[in-house]
Amino acid sequence: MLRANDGTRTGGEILIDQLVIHGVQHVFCVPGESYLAALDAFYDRPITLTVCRAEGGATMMAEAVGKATGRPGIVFCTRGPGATNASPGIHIAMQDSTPLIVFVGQVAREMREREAFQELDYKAVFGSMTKWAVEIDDPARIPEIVSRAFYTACNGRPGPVVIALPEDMLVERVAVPDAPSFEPVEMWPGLADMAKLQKLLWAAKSPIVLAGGSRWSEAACAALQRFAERFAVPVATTFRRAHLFDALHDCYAGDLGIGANPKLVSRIKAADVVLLIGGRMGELPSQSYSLFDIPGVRQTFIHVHPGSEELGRVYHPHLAINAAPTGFCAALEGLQPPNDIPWRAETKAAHADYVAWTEKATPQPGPVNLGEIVIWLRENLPPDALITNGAGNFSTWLHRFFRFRKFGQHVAPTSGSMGYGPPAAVGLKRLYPHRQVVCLAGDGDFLMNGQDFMTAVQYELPLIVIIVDNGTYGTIRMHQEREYPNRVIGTDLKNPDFVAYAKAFGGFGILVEKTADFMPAFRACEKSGKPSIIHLKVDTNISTPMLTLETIREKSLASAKSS
Ligand SMILES: Cc1ncc(C[n+]2csc(CCOP(=O)(O)OP(=O)(O)O)c2C)c(N)n1
Ligand SMILES: [Mg+2]
Repeated sequence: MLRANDGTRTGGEILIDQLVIHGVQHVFCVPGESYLAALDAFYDRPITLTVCRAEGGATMMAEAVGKATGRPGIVFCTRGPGATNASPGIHIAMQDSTPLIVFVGQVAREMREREAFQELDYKAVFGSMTKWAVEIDDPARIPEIVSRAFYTACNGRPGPVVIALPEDMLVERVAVPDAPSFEPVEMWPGLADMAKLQKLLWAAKSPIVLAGGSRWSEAACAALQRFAERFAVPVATTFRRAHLFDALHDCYAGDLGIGANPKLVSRIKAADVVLLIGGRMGELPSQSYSLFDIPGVRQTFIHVHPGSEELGRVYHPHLAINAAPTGFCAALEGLQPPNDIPWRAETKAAHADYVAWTEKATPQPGPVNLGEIVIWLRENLPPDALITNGAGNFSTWLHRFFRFRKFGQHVAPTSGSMGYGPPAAVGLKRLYPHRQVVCLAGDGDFLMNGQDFMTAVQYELPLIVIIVDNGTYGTIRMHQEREYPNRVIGTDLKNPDFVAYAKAFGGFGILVEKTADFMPAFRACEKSGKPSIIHLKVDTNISTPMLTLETIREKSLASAKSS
């Protein structure tokens, strides 16, 4: 489309100009005729577009970019079928508190409410899983609405915004000034908050810090680390947020997620002061809401969260601080530790417990030990490598044995959505082409978005996907054996030859059937310079680092007999 010289722009041009102004560098999309005028505007604008194979994966790529940068990830999808396909990525952004803006096509304004082709009522459909769902009726209001979307996605507790774009609105020409560029708004704690916090910490006998949620940065993590050192306080991280604290730091107490170290759980229960920074302490980190009493927490509970609606939502805080981890951690520099720190030895013991828990792989049935493989990765990946995964028991080895040491190193859904790892890896490799990106996937997990392996091939992104093939939706099989022993139904999987799959897509593939073969296979992937898949065949009987399916089944049968 030719540019007009009368000062007017189409809605599509105005829209993409706003993205440039707000600093967007990457956009993910599956094209649709519904937003053709917006797509066209990318043609001559400085934004890198990644065309994907399905909207679920495209939205997860954008969400991963949102997680990595703290600024909204951007995805474009077509009307009804595209937008509904995007929904798992939107749900992840909601539960994981990630800034994300989803642009979706919409039918022409004059056709609305007739159930025109692929029409969807976005406000109704996405109302409960976004921070804001809106439709732009007037192209003159694009700068205002897009600017608000950036603030809304990032302000307070971050989350997703859906913006619907009626197709005729995108081709209408208007003259309108651009919005000023957006910057996320910092949320600082008040001086009085910090003074109260200092008092509570000075009165503590055995405090613990829990770090979680979003709105962190490298600087915030470094500030938290300095605070932990000065106060000699133990710091644990919540489910899938282990990258917030250096695992080998003397103050690191461990990962509070699925299959958490029982010693860590007891330590938190025994603490007299709990400082939760950024997290919601949802179902998984709270060990199914068993860790703290609801609503009145027995311990002195200090909750720092950027969303005021989260404070007092589940747990009654003794001190609530409405601040972002970035602002709060900077303010921690101003606190003075007590002269005599009575809990110093406890912190040492907490870290020793963590190191012991993660040091050595547990014995496993069959010739592949996933624990040993994860330990090899932790010792051999470059320090700035990024690791992604979706949901499934395969990930429990990563949570337990990988020692995340750098902010942003682990990118995985706290919402437990399968299919996240491959697209997240693609998104991150687009963002950071020079960092190594490794995806750990289950056999079920991988094929939920495995088609985006092709996107990695298309853009020549040499990421490495490790598919843990146990021939089952193993997590569900585990629950099945526990609740309905010996009645396996709906969980077995027949899998493709993933090596042939990788090759058919134009990537590199290699089969691994025993632990010792993993290392040379990984090196072969690196050497290939191509997107790669390691097809890692494991025994179906393995279930978690601690239990096999057999032991779960036997335990269940024995307890049924005795009751
Ligand atoms: C999108 C989605 N669908 C279904 C589930 C339920 N679910 C959780 S784990 C799991 C099985 C995962 O299987 P796989 O990827 O093979 O990993 P494994 O548990 O076998 O290691 C299922 C079906 C989910 N979490 N997300
Ligand atoms: Mg499996």
